[in-house]
Amino acid sequence: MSLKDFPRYPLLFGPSPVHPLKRLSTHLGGPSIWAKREDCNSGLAYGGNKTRKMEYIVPDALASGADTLVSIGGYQSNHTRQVAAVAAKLGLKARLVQEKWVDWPDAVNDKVGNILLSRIMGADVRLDPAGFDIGIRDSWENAMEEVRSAGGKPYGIPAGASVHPLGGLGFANWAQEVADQEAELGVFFDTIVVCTVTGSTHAGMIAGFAGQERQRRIIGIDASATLEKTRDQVDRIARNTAKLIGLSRELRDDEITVLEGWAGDRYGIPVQSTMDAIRTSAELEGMIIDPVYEGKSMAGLIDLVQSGDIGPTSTVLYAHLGGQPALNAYSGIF
Ligand code: 5PA
Repeated sequence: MSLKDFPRYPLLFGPSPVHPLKRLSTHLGGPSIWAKREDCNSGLAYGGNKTRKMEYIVPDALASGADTLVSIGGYQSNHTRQVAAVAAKLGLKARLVQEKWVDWPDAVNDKVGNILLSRIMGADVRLDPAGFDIGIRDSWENAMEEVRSAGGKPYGIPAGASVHPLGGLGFANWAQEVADQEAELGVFFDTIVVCTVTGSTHAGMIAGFAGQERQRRIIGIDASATLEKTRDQVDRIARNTAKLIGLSRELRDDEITVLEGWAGDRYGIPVQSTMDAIRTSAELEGMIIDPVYEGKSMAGLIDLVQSGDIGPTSTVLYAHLGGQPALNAYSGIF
């Protein structure tokens, strides 16, 4: 099997845009930094990395005959918002478990941003007091059971669409898309920087790039603050995805790099470096990033450049995975 053998249901506009971040590159004074924009990859409720993953999951959901997509995330989950959008697009129902992943004292945290969009799209949104965890949850399994006992046919999509057998394929394909865009643009990105939490974005990239001739560094920046769980999940999904797409060798341990240092102590809580990164990309590039995910990976990129870990002759691709709607639930910090 290769990636081409898996059915793909089109949800994106096409290849996501790639462009240079010239003022940020000049400001940091080292490598040339570019961005690839999953935050504007689709017309479905602002898109994002999950929309790309769902292209490979939807055919399986449709084949199952399901009438309800069931998924899970925090109150401000970008993932559940994208599941709601895909359900609307397909004419299916969405049942969303929204857990209290972040103890954030904003009065409208469960009312604005992502959760608002999911409600507007007609999803059945249910709040749950459970805290952050990237694994399989009872609440999600219970939600599927409830759909079944009400006579429906659920299709389960785990947190971030990650621990789903096909969850890594979307970003394995992203790796191919990058290679095609490099050929068009006449550049080579020797370093990729990506935010990682539930793991299948980063893992899919690792598997996809591993099959290409020229090797590169794919640096995952942890935003979960539960590093070992995320690293373990990235490892498992990368190896599983590599097998699925017929990679002819085992992945090496040194191909799986998840760095800590920018998540702060807790998932979903921005720290000083997150805030600085958000302001820097906004003020220099008009590029908006969020306080939960991309603000943390951008903080990592900035530090790695400033410490010389990413050298001055590098060409870096920052994967912007979306997530801006959550900013509305964090207005207090600005
Ligand atoms: C998310 C995830 P992975 O979960 O695939 O590692 O991706 C991390 C990530 N950037 C990076 C943005 C904007 C994201 O939304 N979001 C989750 C969600 O529920 O929204 C799965 C956690």
